[in-house]
Amino acid sequence: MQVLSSDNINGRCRIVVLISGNGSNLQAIIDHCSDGEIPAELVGVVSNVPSAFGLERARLAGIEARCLNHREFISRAAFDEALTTLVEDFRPDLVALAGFMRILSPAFVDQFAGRLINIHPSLLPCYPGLDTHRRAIADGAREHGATVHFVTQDLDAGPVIIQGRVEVLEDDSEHTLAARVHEVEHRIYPEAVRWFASGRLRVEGDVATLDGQPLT
Ligand code: NHR
Ligand code: GAR
Repeated sequence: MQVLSSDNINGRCRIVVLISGNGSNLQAIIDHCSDGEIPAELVGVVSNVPSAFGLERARLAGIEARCLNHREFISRAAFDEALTTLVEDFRPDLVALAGFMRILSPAFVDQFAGRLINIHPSLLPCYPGLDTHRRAIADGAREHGATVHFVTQDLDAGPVIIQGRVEVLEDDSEHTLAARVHEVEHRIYPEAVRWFASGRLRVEGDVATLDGQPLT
């Protein structure tokens, strides 16, 4: 039996993934859960976009897939309140943002503090926010990549868990660079989730720790 960092001491780590689109990172997590490499149960997938292909990936894997369309809410706060209830109803030990494109309110972040992680397509603290690949190329950056971090109220600024690097090539387009970053994402995100599900990863103050040792 695993001892988890959450209050779920008797069962496997329950994961909810939040998406807005294709869901290739979701797929990587699904695959690593089903082959037993991640000791966890993916209990729900939630999208704010009805047409997100990731919802289909979840259903194909037999995972409960729900959509909460932010456009149907009068305000950001109202959407976040409904999202909090929907996600909390899954009793998650871990909530993983995987291409989720809505900024989350302080109330949501507080509710899931210490069990909320994100994958961001840049080597943070470089290029927080959107359009990271285009900005990296425009700057003539030599290196780019992806970062998994705990989510805090400050956008893309929470404690870093793991990063993966790629070289920016002379003839890279936004598209070719994004494709190589994706490969890195599909390696590092399942690794971070595996650490969390094994009870090895926590956030202590401003740093993420693995087996009690600071990661940065
Ligand atoms: N919320 C908080 N509080 N903190 C973070 O670190 C978050 C977060 C929500 C999402 C993912 C993030 C990324 O990895 C993420 C991190 C969306 C936007 C954004 O500007 C920025 C960063 C991220 C996700 N979204 C617009 C908004 O108004 C909408 C853009 C759209 O719909 O296309 O929410 O990059
Ligand atoms: C990923 O590259 C992820 O890092 C990025 O969106 C892509 C989603 O791909 N996230 C953000 O840009 C968050 N603002 P996926 O849906 O195939 O996993």
